[in-house]
Amino acid sequence: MQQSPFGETRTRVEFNHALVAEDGHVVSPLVGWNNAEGVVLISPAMSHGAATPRFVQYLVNGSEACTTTGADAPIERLVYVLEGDANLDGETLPADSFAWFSPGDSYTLKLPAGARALVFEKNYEPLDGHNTPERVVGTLATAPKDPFLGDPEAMLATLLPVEPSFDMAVNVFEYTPGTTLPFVETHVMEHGLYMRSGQGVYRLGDCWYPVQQGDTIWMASYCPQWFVAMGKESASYIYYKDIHRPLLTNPAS
Ligand code: UGY
Ligand code: MN
Repeated sequence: MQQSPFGETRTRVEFNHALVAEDGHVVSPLVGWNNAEGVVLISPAMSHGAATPRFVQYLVNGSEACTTTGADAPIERLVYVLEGDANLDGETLPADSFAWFSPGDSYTLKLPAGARALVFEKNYEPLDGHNTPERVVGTLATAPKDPFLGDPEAMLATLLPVEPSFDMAVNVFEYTPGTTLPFVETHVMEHGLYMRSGQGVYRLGDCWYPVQQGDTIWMASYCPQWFVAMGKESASYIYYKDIHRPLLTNPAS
């Protein structure tokens, strides 16, 4: 990767949002994985005062012996294959497929050399009257997709069932160039976002950031947010949000 000769980067870590550009990635071993190296993009350690992420987002770079047999309860985990083929209990998980694992689920997931995955984890919060969901395996291509607030230039795919038993959502947004989030959103849910393709400008709080493929964004609860896709190709990002939980026992719902 081209490095800045003057120590410049687009990376910013603010009290209620962060932009982590690829040029700042530092690879480290990953807890919960064997023989794995990756980059922890968002974690509670990111807190700079008031707001603290309530989830973890990281990249895993595959290698010959890279495996995981699951995360300890109460951690739920969604693994999205960005590149190459992963293997889950003997079945291929190709690029742009994913698996969501309920807390304590055990399995063998291999991520060979050349494959890369994005992972979201949080502590699952049970909900009275609802069973903890079973494992979900799927693909972006077959996920439900709808125009966002009626705009067919902003298509939103929902990877997980939208049901109260799930306390997280992971969605994939795709915008044609020139398309925007229709208004500046300000909401209780927090987001972890990874740019899959394209470029644009993200408004986070009172700052406007140029963003491109490979960038990560953390948006704390109530961080005002807006996006415009720019350039010649569609811009797409995958993002996490916390949903469906009581407001007074959990700060997000
Ligand atoms: O689901 C969302 O809140 C989404 N519209 N936010 C975003 O893309 N920043
Ligand atoms: Mn939002």
